[in-house]
Amino acid sequence: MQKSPLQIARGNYQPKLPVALKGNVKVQEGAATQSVADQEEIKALFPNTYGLPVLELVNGEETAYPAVNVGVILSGGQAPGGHNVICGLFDGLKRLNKDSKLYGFLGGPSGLIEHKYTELTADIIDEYRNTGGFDIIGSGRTKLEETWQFDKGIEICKELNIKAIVIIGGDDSNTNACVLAEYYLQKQCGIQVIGCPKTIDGDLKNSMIETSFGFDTACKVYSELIGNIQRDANSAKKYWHFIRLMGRSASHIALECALQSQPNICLISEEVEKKNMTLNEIVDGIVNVIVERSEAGLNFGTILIPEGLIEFIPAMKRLIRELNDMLANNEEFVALGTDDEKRQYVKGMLSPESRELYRSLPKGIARQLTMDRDPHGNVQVSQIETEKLLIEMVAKKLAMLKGEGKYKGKFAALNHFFGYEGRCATPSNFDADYCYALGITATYLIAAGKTGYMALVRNLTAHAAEWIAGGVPITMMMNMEKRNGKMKPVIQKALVELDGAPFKFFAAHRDSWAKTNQYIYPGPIQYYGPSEVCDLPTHTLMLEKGVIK
Ligand code: FBP
Repeated sequence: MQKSPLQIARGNYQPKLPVALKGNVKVQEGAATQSVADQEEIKALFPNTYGLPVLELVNGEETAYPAVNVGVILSGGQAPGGHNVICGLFDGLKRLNKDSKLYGFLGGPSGLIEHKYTELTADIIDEYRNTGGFDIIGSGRTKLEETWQFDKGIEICKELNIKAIVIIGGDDSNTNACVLAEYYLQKQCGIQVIGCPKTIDGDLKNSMIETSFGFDTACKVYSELIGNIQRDANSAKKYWHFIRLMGRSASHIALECALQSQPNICLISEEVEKKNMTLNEIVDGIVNVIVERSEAGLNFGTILIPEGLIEFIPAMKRLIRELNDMLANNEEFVALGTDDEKRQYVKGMLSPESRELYRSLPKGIARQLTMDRDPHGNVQVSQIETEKLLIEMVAKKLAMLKGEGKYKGKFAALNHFFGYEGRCATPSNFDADYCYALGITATYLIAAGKTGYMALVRNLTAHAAEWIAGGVPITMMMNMEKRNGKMKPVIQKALVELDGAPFKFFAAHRDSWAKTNQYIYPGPIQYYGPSEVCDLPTHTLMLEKGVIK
């Protein structure tokens, strides 16, 4: 396979490791835990994995470990660094015992159920060190939640003598990892399950998990692109750029990119919800900035839009909730032929307020709202073109103001959607190091016989040598939420906190970013050079940890 000079150089990059993971390692148990909410329900659902202690990996004595076979699964959307988790797992297993084996289940969780796997050998692993993507074994969104699926897992693990499964995924996949761990303990089949925190969305974080991997690299890629667009806008001075950013429900990506690039406007879905804003109010807010800038001769700018925005407009949220409940496993709806039939069906089933809203939406957006749910029952927000909806509404409002003589500027808009551009980027040094450490950590949790844990590495704003590795019981992060119309135990999603340092910093500066051009041009990710350029974590993390104020 042909490679670029950077690919070759990255293949030789040796990820930095925390001191505790460098030599002999032992597991130290901390205090017992409880779930973040709904303790009684979660405890009843997870009698074997509830209340376990937090774990820390510290330097230990030299220990002889038996060989162990482990299976690994990549679950959900790609995130930079996934390959390094697998490389860390492989190296960690070989460090424990050279006869240990790592199997990769192919195409996501379905690989476990359908018994599709490959043994990951040193030759394969070496091809993927420090690379982006999940192509080493592929990923998928099959939901592991039924006992027949778990039993199929037991069959293949017995056949391959696999003692532990590592699931690299987001909040839903790690929830499933915990359900699987609990089931295997109940069945006493001797298969451990360990999770790893993956998602570019940055919404899998809490008091123990400081960030999910992939967020750092993805945000740096999008911020570079936003910076480039800002420089173009500032040169040509003729376009407003409406830029939608991936991130599912949470606005962490949009906020982080705003902190890195200082655009004229950045919408934050969580704020829209808190302020109970309507779509028209959001449009008015954008229009005000456009009018004000036009009065200063600035008929251009940048607007960042989180992809989940639409779900956070309270009236829209109600509509989406009704649609989710109505469309979950609805074969009658699926059997309908045309878009119009589907539209009529939906209108007939909605509450009067939601029906009115649904009717008022442009047809394209209404159709996007009823498209296939993902396997977790969520509307696929990445396919809803909110940026186009906003351009259409803003243009209408500006034309009206022009007619009234209240706006004299020129409005030309371009739309962008950044998501796939960053999900498989070559991991930044931060993600390369973090992920490799997560992989090594997972091996020691396995060696210590742990199950129902998520591998964790924290203290991430310090130098990698000072990072702290360990494990957190997955039940600790859970609460009860409505999914597909039913209450389910799930890992609590972390949304942007409006009283958190990253949002407060943004809120304190956004007015001046709106009026004048204070664009920052972050440039591409740097892999080689001074540490303050190459190893910097996200602004979100640095603000949260008080490293910057
Ligand atoms: P997960 O990490 O939660 O799986 O999702 C990441 C993500 O990139 C979201 O930001 C986005 O909404 C979604 O995946 C798109 O997924 P797909 O490409 O499968 O439609």
